[in-house]
Amino acid sequence: MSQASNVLVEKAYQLAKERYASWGIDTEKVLTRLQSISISMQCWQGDDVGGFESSGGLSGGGILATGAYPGKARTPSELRADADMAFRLIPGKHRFNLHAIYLESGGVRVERDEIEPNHFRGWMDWAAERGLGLDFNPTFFSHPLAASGFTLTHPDDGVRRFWVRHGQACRRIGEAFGRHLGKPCVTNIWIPDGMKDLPADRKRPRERLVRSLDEILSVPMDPAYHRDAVEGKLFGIGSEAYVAGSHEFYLGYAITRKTLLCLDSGHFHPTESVADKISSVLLFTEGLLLHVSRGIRWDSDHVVILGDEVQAIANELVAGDYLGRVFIGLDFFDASINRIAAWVIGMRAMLKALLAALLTPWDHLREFEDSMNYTGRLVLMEAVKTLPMSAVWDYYCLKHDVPLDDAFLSDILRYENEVLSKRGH
Ligand code: RNT
Ligand code: ZN
Repeated sequence: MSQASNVLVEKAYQLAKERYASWGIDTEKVLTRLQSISISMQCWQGDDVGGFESSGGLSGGGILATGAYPGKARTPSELRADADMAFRLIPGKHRFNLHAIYLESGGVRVERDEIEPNHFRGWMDWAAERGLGLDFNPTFFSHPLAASGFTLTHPDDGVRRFWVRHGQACRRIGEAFGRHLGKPCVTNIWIPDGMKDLPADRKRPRERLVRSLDEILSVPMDPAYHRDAVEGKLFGIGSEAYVAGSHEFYLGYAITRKTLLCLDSGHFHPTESVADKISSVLLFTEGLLLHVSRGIRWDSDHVVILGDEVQAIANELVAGDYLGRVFIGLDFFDASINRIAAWVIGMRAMLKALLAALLTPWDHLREFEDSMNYTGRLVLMEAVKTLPMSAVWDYYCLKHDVPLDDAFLSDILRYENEVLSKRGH
């Protein structure tokens, strides 16, 4: 692919700047704003949710990575190198989202309820050196004690308590991340617990889930370093009929316990809009965590692209002035394409959606709406779509010293040749 010259990018930007100015939008301010937004990039796209606990890989939990693209990261240092490569192609300063199974225990098996901040020292040092934030997730799957499909709702109190201790251990690790890096770590709880077929008892697993979560969250933590989030779901593979941690369950939980609510865009009925939920939920919760994903027919966790749903989410965040209360993270794991490209495509798509939202004349749109001029509103909404956003995005990439959209592939292919292709299966 050919690359536009810097001069061309600058020229196009100057014209775009004037065009946006005619709508009262200061593109310089917009770019400063965009630069202040950090997105949490999920570690698990780098190795198909494998982790470094054992060679077992992802099992159970009702989630699935499909594809066999060669070159996935097999060790923490490979995953860090791959993430470094991705971050070199993404404008801005961002965050990295770890799961408990990405610990480094020097080959010694450490039980999930015994993990400590020390097992994540390598990640903390790596993040600190680069000025990245870290987020965290307990791992309630890929484990013999989760094989039944139950963790925090398990009827056996011994098993349930094991997972409670895991959750508690993870919060301590998340807090250590926050203190080490001086910015809050969001520790997000998602459990797969549910049933394949019609349950006779929907009530008691949910009662146990409340109890387990209350036990996990019983230690208060400084919000300057640590925030808790809970993530619901509609169904998973093998939990088609019932999921204990449903949306209603966690909405109630987050409101009463003052945690963040995590909305994953793959976790609702396909015609439901996560974007529409934001302004409702934020009336009642402290804040939100977003798992921006792309479901196709089901919670398939495809790579995030610049589509209607992602744009609608970004629009809500900007139009509602919610950016200060919403943590944005990505959640997908596609093993069928180059994994670094997957990260870069998803992160850049989210940033472009935010940029487009920041470049939208919301005041004018609201004015039309307030005067019930819906014709004017629709005309302007359509006009905004083809304003020269790409010129502003190209300029942003240039200023951040990252390649343009049609140029980063060659960097990735070079890395694939030099590094990934040497890894073997
Ligand atoms: C699963 C949830 C959860 C996971 C990650 C790996 O349906 O979306 O967030 O994708 O924890
Ligand atoms: Zn998710």
